[in-house]
Amino acid sequence: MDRRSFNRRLLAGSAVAATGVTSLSLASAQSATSAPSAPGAPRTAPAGGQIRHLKLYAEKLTDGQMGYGLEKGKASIPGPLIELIEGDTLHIEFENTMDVPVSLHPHGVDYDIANDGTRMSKSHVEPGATRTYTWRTHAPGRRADGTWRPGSAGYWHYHDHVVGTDHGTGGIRKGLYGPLVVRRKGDILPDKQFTIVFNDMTINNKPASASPNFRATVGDRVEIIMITHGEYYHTFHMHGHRWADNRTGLLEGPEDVSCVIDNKITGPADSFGFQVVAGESVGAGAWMYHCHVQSHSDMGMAGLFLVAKPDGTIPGYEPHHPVGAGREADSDAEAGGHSH
Ligand SMILES: [Cu+2]
Repeated sequence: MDRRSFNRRLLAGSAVAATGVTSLSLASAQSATSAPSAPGAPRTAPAGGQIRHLKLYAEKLTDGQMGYGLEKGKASIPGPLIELIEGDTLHIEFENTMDVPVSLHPHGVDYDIANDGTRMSKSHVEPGATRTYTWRTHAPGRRADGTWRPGSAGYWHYHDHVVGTDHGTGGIRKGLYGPLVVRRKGDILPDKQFTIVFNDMTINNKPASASPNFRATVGDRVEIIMITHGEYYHTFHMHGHRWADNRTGLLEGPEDVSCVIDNKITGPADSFGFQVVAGESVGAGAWMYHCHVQSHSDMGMAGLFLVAKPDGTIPGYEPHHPVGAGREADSDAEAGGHSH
């Protein structure tokens, strides 16, 4: 599959366009080739094994922050969603448009030391330079000794590892991070995807007064990709919705003993994800999501999961109603959102 086959799109809506949020949605691009399922059944991931190519830029943003983007001038925080299916290989042509060295370091996938994205392995990129990073993934398999080698599937992330310090502390602080999802053949695919990053005391590096809101309609299969960076531990809580505390966030069946939760502790470089059906059992509404460390939510680590009725209305929702302390206006931005 060549680059033209990547399903890249900008979400409609001025708020999103302004933040330059882009989605690299591999799973939905491939879904056309997956086996037909029963009417109304969710789409599922086809088999992996593709060789993929992607162009990625590191850029300084106008406000002094930094971001990754699929096109020049379109960098975003968080960076673009990258999705793979176990067995896929991804070659990323990575261009540094900034005046400081930068890198791309992934979690969860396979990479050799030359693709580590650190200064120590000389796998960073000097100002103005371009290099190709290669990430590989694999399905679970039985080792020669009979034990199981885990597959690559999971909710992962990527980030800079050289700006500011040899650990990329300055780069991560300024926004050089993004979501990476690896699926297993047969995994259920979502209708909408949102990335939420707790970075220091911000959500997606936004000020508390502009923390991101995410929009869906009752019945949408919504995937949340949750990543933590920075100096603090947090707890991620979502109102009205629950998920399974396992690889996919979904239950396999009535006998699945996975814990069902609506609150999860998360520390620096942790990542997890899950799918919910928006408003299931609870209906439309402006459902809060927030860090449940009380002082953190009081300082603005809170946003809204806006679930509309099919007619587009959200009962009881007043767009300018303050949510977190210091939150004066509600931009309704869908920052970090990716829609199929
Ligand atoms: Cu917190």
